Amino acid sequence: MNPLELAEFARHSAAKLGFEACGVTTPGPSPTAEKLDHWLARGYAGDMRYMARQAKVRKDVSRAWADAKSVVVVLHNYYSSSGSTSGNYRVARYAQASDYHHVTRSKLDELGRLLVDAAGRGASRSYVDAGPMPERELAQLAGLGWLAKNTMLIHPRLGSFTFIGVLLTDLELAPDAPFAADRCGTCTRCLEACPTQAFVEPHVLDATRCISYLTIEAKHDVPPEHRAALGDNLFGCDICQEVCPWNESFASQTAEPGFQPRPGDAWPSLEEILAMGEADFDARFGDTALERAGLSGLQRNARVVLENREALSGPGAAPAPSARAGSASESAPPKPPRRD
Ligand code: B12
Ligand code: SF4
Ligand code: SF4
Repeated sequence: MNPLELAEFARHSAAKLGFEACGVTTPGPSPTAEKLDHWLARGYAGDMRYMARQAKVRKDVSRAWADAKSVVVVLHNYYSSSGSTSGNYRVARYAQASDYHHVTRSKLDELGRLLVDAAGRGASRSYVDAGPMPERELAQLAGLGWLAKNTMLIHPRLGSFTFIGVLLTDLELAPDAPFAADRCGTCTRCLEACPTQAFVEPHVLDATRCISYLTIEAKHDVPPEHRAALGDNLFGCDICQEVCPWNESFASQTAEPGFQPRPGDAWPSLEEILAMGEADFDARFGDTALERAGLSGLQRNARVVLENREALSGPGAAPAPSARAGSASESAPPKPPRRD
């Protein structure tokens, strides 16, 4: 197969495996390398030391594998309309089902095998949120969407509730054109809706203020200035995506069986989480993304959510910050075309 045929084969195979979008780019120096350096220098990575450790490769993915000639990027829709998991706390959608790393990674490995079989030679390496790949940027370079003001990769027909998978291969595939447009326009909904004001400016997130970081990655307790803003978010946060008009128009229920959320009654209460031991935690959450926070991280978060619920039920209580997110200001959101 020639590079054009191989690229077409990759797209076709990705669709058959259940990926909603697939594009191709080439490995090489990152056009935003300086921005990553700046971000690291300002301490926005917090406890995520791997971000500095991996910076060299992130700034040029050919350093991950000198023989790599092409980068195949896929998107996998994980959206589900179940906004909250149980009556009294929220878990970000990406973590409501089985661990996406396994589901997406095994399909990506299969895509690599199919490509190598079709070419009759070559090799591939797959990455899903575990490794030094600048995944969003590679997706943009592969034509799959734009880097939005909330820093997410938004696909113009899928929105942003997608996982990104990256496959390096030493095979030559015809690359796609990068996605050139920025379709955020003058909209600032996500920036205003963020309960912890984690966006320093459009496209720049101070991760140390982000609820996703505070509830998943941080090794320390939630600082006093962010405790109330955490609201009822027990693990991760979807607010800057929920308010986005592109998701309002295009987010649709995932078709992937492995991404179906657990039913509401399968989630323990906050009190049960606080009383849980390691064995129970492993049994309940061992196969989910919640494992990353560990039992102590989840209990830390549960204490903050309980604190916030108690504050809410007290006299003269103010609305929870995450509840305010839905009424983000209507500052000229772009008007995406309707799905139909
Ligand atoms: C570290 C990390 C985090 C950190 C930091 C997030 C961040 N914005 O950097 C924390 C823990 C906070 C986090 C949170 C979440 N994450 Co996360 N995370 C990552 C990880 C491992 C690296 C991201 C990274 O490189 N950050 C460094 C900063 C500097 O990158 P950046 O903000 O994207 O900026 C780059 C460009 O935007 C550009 N840039 C900078 N300024 C400007 C200005 C302009 C005008 C332009 C055009 C570009 C531009 O240059 C920068 C350097 O390349 C990736 C996986 C991976 N290997 O890439 C997943 C990943 C980004 N996360 C993902 C997800 C799903 C989430 C959450 C939604 C989870 C949740 N619900 O809680 C939230 C979303 C929060 C948010 N708004 O970003 C997905 C995103 C999928 C998508 N469609 O975009 C990824 C790709 C994992 C995956 N494989 O699917 N995450
Ligand atoms: S995930 Fe939540 S806390 Fe983090 S930037 Fe988005 S809205 Fe803010
Ligand atoms: S809410 Fe508006 S500014 Fe934010 S990512 Fe969506 S379109 Fe862009």
